[in-house]
Amino acid sequence: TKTVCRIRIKGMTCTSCSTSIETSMMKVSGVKKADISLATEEAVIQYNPKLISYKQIMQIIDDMGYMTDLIS
Ligand code: 9UX
Repeated sequence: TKTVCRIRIKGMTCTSCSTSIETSMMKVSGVKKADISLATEEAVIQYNPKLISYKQIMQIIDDMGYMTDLIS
Protein backbone atom coordinates (compact mmCIF):
# COMPACT_ATOMS: atom_id res chain seq x y z
CA THR A 1 0.00 0.00 0.00
CA LYS A 2 1.17 3.50 -0.79
CA THR A 3 2.27 5.60 2.16
CA VAL A 4 3.83 8.48 0.30
CA CYS A 5 2.68 10.38 -2.77
CA ARG A 6 4.28 13.02 -4.92
CA ILE A 7 1.93 15.61 -6.34
CA ARG A 8 2.49 18.40 -8.85
CA ILE A 9 0.82 21.59 -7.63
CA LYS A 10 0.17 24.41 -10.09
CA GLY A 11 -0.99 27.84 -9.07
CA MET A 12 1.34 28.62 -6.17
CA THR A 13 2.86 32.04 -6.67
CA CYS A 14 4.41 33.00 -3.34
CA THR A 15 5.88 31.27 -0.28
CA SER A 16 2.67 31.91 1.68
CA CYS A 17 0.89 29.61 -0.79
CA SER A 18 3.21 26.67 -0.15
CA THR A 19 3.32 27.37 3.59
CA SER A 20 -0.46 27.55 3.91
CA ILE A 21 -0.96 24.30 1.98
CA GLU A 22 1.66 22.65 4.19
CA THR A 23 0.01 23.95 7.39
CA SER A 24 -3.45 22.85 6.21
CA MET A 25 -2.24 19.41 5.18
CA MET A 26 -0.59 18.80 8.55
CA LYS A 27 -4.01 19.32 10.19
CA VAL A 28 -5.65 16.67 7.99
CA SER A 29 -6.27 13.37 9.77
CA GLY A 30 -4.04 10.68 8.29
CA VAL A 31 -1.37 13.03 6.95
CA LYS A 32 1.96 12.44 8.71
CA LYS A 33 4.26 14.78 6.84
CA ALA A 34 3.88 17.36 4.08
CA ASP A 35 6.81 18.91 2.25
CA ILE A 36 5.79 21.39 -0.39
CA SER A 37 8.24 23.13 -2.70
CA LEU A 38 7.23 26.32 -4.43
CA ALA A 39 10.32 26.15 -6.65
CA THR A 40 9.68 22.68 -8.06
CA GLU A 41 5.86 22.85 -7.72
CA GLU A 42 6.04 19.49 -6.00
CA ALA A 43 4.53 18.13 -2.82
CA VAL A 44 5.79 15.02 -1.05
CA ILE A 45 3.17 13.81 1.38
CA GLN A 46 3.44 10.91 3.80
CA TYR A 47 0.11 9.52 4.87
CA ASN A 48 -1.68 6.61 6.51
CA PRO A 49 -3.66 4.90 3.72
CA LYS A 50 -6.07 3.47 6.31
CA LEU A 51 -7.18 7.01 7.10
CA ILE A 52 -6.89 8.90 3.81
CA SER A 53 -6.18 8.29 0.11
CA TYR A 54 -3.94 10.28 -2.22
CA LYS A 55 -7.07 11.17 -4.19
CA GLN A 56 -8.59 12.76 -1.09
CA ILE A 57 -5.33 14.59 -0.43
CA MET A 58 -5.33 15.96 -3.99
CA GLN A 59 -9.00 16.97 -3.65
CA ILE A 60 -8.24 19.00 -0.51
CA ILE A 61 -5.47 20.89 -2.33
CA ASP A 62 -7.73 21.40 -5.37
CA ASP A 63 -10.41 22.82 -3.06
CA MET A 64 -7.86 25.37 -1.78
CA GLY A 65 -7.73 26.71 -5.34
CA TYR A 66 -4.70 24.97 -6.81
CA MET A 67 -4.38 22.42 -9.62
CA THR A 68 -2.92 19.02 -8.81
CA ASP A 69 -1.55 16.08 -10.79
CA LEU A 70 -0.24 12.85 -9.37
CA ILE A 71 3.48 12.35 -10.10
CA SER A 72 3.96 9.07 -8.26
MO1 9UX B 1 0.74 34.64 -1.99
MO2 9UX B 1 -0.71 32.38 -2.66
O1 9UX B 1 0.20 36.46 -1.85
O2 9UX B 1 -2.55 32.02 -2.91
S1 9UX B 1 -0.54 33.32 -0.66
S2 9UX B 1 -0.12 34.17 -3.97
